[in-house]
Amino acid sequence: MHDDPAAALADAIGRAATALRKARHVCVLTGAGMSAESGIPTFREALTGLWSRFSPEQLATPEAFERDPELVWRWYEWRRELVRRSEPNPGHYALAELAGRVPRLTLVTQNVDGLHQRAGSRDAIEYHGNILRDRCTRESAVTARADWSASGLPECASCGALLRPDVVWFGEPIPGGPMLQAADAASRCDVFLSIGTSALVYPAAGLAEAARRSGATVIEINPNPTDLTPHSHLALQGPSGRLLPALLQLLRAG
Ligand code: BJW
Repeated sequence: MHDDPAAALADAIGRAATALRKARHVCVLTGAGMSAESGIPTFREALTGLWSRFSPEQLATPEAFERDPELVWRWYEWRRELVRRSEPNPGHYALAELAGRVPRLTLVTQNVDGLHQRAGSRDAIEYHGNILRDRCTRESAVTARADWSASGLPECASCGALLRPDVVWFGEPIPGGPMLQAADAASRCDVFLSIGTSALVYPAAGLAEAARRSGATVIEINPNPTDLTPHSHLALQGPSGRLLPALLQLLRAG
């Protein structure tokens, strides 16, 4: 035990590095906090400016889209612009490097911003979709092309139906491929890293529980305590853009 929080954190980072050095399969789950240092607000932070009257929980639902597709589309267009203008942060780059330093790494992200891929992470499992893609509401086909109707809403270029962002809203199922791949990795890994997620939204939050049940060492990186903290073997309290590079520095040193 340490009285000094800085010494306690340094000790926890050292233990995490030891667990990663021994690991054969690392499963990483990231959430909105991972992109906070890229300037993208987390999901449960209050919205500001034009959107301060709304909460993300109200807008990210099929019911909201059915009721007012224009409002929901305007919110997504605003967020898309934010994503296009943002850059991966040192935490994203550290995770991409980590993949090359362990025998096997499965990266599962709840984020829809594509920043892991832009930082060089290959094969990231997009659990909640990708905000930069559109999907046809009639045929479910993912499309990169849209025709904009006179009402200002994007329509499918092949069938004319309304398009929607290719993300998973509350009450919708996780796509089968990502759901199975993530569950498989969580139950087979020997180290599970939960980074920048409030661990409130299921089924993603259940992945850490599954990993722990299967005997994995569960490590959390988050500046704030979450529901997962008491169930983690190690909780590294701080921003991922700072702690992940510090962890990588120890791994590089051998
Ligand atoms: C930092 C930091 C820094 C800050 N560094 N960290 C079981 C129990 C109870 C409820 C359910 C259950 N199973 C299902 C449900 C219902 C529901 C649910 O979980 N509700 C809860 C709110 C209670 N789940 C669903 O509806 C899911 N679907 C489903 O279960 O379907 C079943 C079904 C089967 C068959 C047929 C039909 C249905 C779907 C969930 C979809 C979630 N979608 C969203 C929106 C995506 C699109 C978009 O972006 O617009 O995904 S909601 C939102 O939450 C988004 C996120 O990916 C997700 C998780 O949030 P996240 O990433 O954890 O962010 P925050 O903001 O919560 O936390 C940020 C964290 O970062 C904080 O802890 C900070 O401290 C930290 N942080 N700075 C590191 N620098």
